[in-house]
Amino acid sequence: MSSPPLFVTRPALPPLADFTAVLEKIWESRVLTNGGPYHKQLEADLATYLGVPFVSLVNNGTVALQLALLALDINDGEVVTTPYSFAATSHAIAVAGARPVFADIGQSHFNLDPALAEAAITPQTRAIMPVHCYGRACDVEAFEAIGERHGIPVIYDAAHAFGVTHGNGSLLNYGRLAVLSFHATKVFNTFEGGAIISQTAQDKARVDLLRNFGIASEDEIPEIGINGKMSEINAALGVLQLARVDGDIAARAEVDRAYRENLQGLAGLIVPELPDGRANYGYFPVLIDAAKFGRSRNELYDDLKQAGIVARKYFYPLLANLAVYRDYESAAQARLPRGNAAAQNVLCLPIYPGLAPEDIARICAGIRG
Ligand code: T4K
Repeated sequence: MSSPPLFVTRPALPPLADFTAVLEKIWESRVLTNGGPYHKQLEADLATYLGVPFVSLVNNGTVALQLALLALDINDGEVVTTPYSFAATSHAIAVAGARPVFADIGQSHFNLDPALAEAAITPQTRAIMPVHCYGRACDVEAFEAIGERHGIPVIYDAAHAFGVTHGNGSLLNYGRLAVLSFHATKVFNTFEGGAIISQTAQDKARVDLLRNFGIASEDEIPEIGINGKMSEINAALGVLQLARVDGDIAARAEVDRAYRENLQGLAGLIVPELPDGRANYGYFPVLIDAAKFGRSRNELYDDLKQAGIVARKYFYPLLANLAVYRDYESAAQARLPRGNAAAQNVLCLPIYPGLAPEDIARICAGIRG
């Protein structure tokens, strides 16, 4: 009998009985949304857990990005960003009404290069949106200095960076705003969901106003807002998930450790070192050097798929190469050699709590060929 397929991720969930118990409470109260008790609790619990001043829950990470831009009145001009990300990053900028301007990633990591980002700033630039790709910290000190020098905000797409620390505290405390995703595939999931981290009560108040159609009171709707609210069902699930997330991250760390041990010294397969600070092990990217490895990234992907192992080419295609962006001056392939190389050569291996040692061995055997 063939082994069951292994996917890049498998969502962590609390015991169903725990969830039905909170569902009973929701059924009883009939408070389903619009800032109910679970919503309030999760915002408070997350602020404490993450070590951040203000959390605004949102119904998904993409809407959170749009809301962050809306909250800072960024609806025209340009936003400098990375081409090496999920489509949500540049699409959110475009949907907001601004133009994404791509700058390449750095030499030794997967994140926007600060010097190249600064070189892309023009009088039209309204913000910089770097991504902490795979939960690995951007050069936040450099971006802070650039933002200050040019008087523009830095908004981090921190979709991958739940629980990650940098220096003495949360990585999420860098930037004017930072955006999280709680999608099913993330380290901390609420089925769908996301959040915006604000550093000031003023920013949080504006985000919260715009998240709720711009409604200030029954009599006043002073702003044009959207519906970005998280429902009580998602928030209640989040409360249960938060109690378990340290265990989930520890289990992911075990998988990460096992991969590193097993894949050590394999010619042509580079495992990027873990960054300093607390990691969340949300992704396990490997870089394939086809000449040394003997197979290209795409060949490896296909071989693994044949063996029932569904890895993912995060992030391919490079956003700058999408038909909707490829005619932009900043999208020219010659300007983005590292992003293009990463999109061609990186493969993200399955990683999730409960990925059994025998499954890891099976995946590594498939990689060794
Ligand atoms: N910014 C960045 C940098 C992001 O990476 C993302 C999302 C966002 C912003 C936007 O946040 P959200 O609006 O999504 O909150 C997935 C996710 O849909 C997406 O959230 C995530 N990034 C992206 C990196 O990955 P796909 O197209 O790979 O998803 P899918 O459906 O192929 O799922 C991958 C595997 O996970 C499946 O093979 C099986 C497993 N899976 C998936 C789902 C949805 C499950 O076992 N159960 C599930 O419910 O995009």
